[in-house]
Amino acid sequence: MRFDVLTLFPQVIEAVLRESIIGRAWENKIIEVNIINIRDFSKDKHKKTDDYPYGGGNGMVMLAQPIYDAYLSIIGKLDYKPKVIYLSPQGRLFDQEKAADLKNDRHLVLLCGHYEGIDERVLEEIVDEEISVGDYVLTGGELPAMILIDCISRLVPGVLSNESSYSDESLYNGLLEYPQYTRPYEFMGKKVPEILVSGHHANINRWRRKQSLKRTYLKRPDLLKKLELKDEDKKLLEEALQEP
Ligand code: 4FV
Repeated sequence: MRFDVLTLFPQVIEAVLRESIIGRAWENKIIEVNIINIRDFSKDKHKKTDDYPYGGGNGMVMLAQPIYDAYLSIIGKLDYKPKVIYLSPQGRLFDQEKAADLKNDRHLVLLCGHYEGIDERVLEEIVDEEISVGDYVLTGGELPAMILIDCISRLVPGVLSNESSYSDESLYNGLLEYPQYTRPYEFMGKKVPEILVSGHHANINRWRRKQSLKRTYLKRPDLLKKLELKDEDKKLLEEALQEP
């Protein structure tokens, strides 16, 4: 999986993605991340990459030329057009389903805006999709770009220790995850649920499914509405809601 990031703040991307699981996957070439500094493509003698908005208004707008030339520096070496994603509050809301879909693109160019945004004409020229990470306004598209890289990379075989690390977790199956416990067996007088030390895996899986259904019902009923619950799950949920 290849990610090319067009940004004015390459050090921000580098600093975060070089760490932990994603950092290891990058190091081991399971994923490829190319960070392209838009400012390197500014033809302005002062390397300017933004200017005042036509029509007035506060804030600055990113220039089209440096972005377009940065983009050409990528596709000029390719015999295909990678999907270009512009991170913006106007985009389709990102979620696990979209991550699974984008993983299949194998090569994504992520365009990070800043200030009031980017000159519309270069967006019309190069952008295939706009994606938002949430209905709030950030100072830049770098954090959203890293959210996409982190979430999509986790779905790439070899990035997580084993496939099951993501296939039975929150939202992967549309439900919230069951509660997790680890040593010590007793913490502040609270013991680990007996079932989890029973060694009876069928019962443990049933208990976990029940907890996932109950939590989703209580915390994110909107997610439950999206799911066609099997009768067995409906029974499990009823059981869970009767328990103290
Ligand atoms: C954003 C979001 C976001 C808007 C102006 C960057 C900022 C500045 N991107 N999801 N929410 N972007 O707030 O993706 O250009």
